[in-house]
Amino acid sequence: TRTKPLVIVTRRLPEPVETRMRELFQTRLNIDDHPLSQAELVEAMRSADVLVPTVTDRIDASMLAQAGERLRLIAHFGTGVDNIDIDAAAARGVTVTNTPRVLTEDTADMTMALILAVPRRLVEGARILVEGREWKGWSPTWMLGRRIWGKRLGIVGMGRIGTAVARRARAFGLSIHYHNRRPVDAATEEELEATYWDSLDQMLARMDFVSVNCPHTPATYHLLSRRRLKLLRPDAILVNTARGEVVDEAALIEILEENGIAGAGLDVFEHEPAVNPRLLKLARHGKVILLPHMGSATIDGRIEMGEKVIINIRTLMDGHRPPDRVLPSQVRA
Ligand code: 8YV
Repeated sequence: TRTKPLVIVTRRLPEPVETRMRELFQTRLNIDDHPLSQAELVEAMRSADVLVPTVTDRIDASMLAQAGERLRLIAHFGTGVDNIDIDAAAARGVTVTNTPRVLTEDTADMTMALILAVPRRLVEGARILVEGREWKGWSPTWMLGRRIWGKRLGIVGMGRIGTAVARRARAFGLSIHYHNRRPVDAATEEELEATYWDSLDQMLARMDFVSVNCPHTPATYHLLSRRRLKLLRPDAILVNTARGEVVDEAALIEILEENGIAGAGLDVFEHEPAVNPRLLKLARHGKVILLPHMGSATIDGRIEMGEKVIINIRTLMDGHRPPDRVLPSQVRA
């Protein structure tokens, strides 16, 4: 009988996933769920056949250079792989997989929630009651927000998540605009009545809402640069459920403070888990809504992510090509 591969998982996963992994593999779990240090990660890569990291693990070329001969697969528990040096892994013959599709709809829901919550002052209103602040009763001029229906939404990155956001947004009466490396297929464009903008600059200057839904790659780092953020209209609202690094956060903060735009809904940050105190101050004034990277955080989604990780591991161990292999070219493009 073949010996079971040693699979090292860097964080605790939902119970059914851990149970299944223990049945199938020699599984080593991070019992107290602390984010692993760089040294602990290197140690894990020295002994494991398979490493299952998450977004909190940064795996660079120098760390991969210290990996053991046994390491064959990095089965990432997550879709975005910007925390892993895919080139360096490939150069060592280490396959990298991710967990696409199973978190598309959940992340789109959270994106839509922010598109609704920021202009309608949802968190601000809820806090007035829960904090016991004074509510004199209903008034025709109190807590007025901005209308959502009939406005324009510009989606930056029309992949699976961007498309799922577009479908929801249409049901809320928003018109769909998008910027992408290339237009989506004609049927999708027609279904969504979406307008393709080859020029991101031109799109940004005309939108009421902008949603960031592209991956973080070398090509998208600070794609929403200071110059581009300044193109936004003063009544525009920016939502980011993708990666903090896609937006120049320091510039965004300045622009929000100067009332250069109307507000923002952010689920991701440039230096997670640190959140800039100036953003917290803007949040206290109701201008922005900040969430602690919860976009895909549903029980159902996490279990499906785990199932994908397991399928990727089993397929590779059976000598086949795992379904969710990430190729270096996909990340560089
Ligand atoms: C996860 C995410 O929370 O998959 C992603 O890219 O950002 C989130 O869904 C995280 O990646 C888990 O590792």
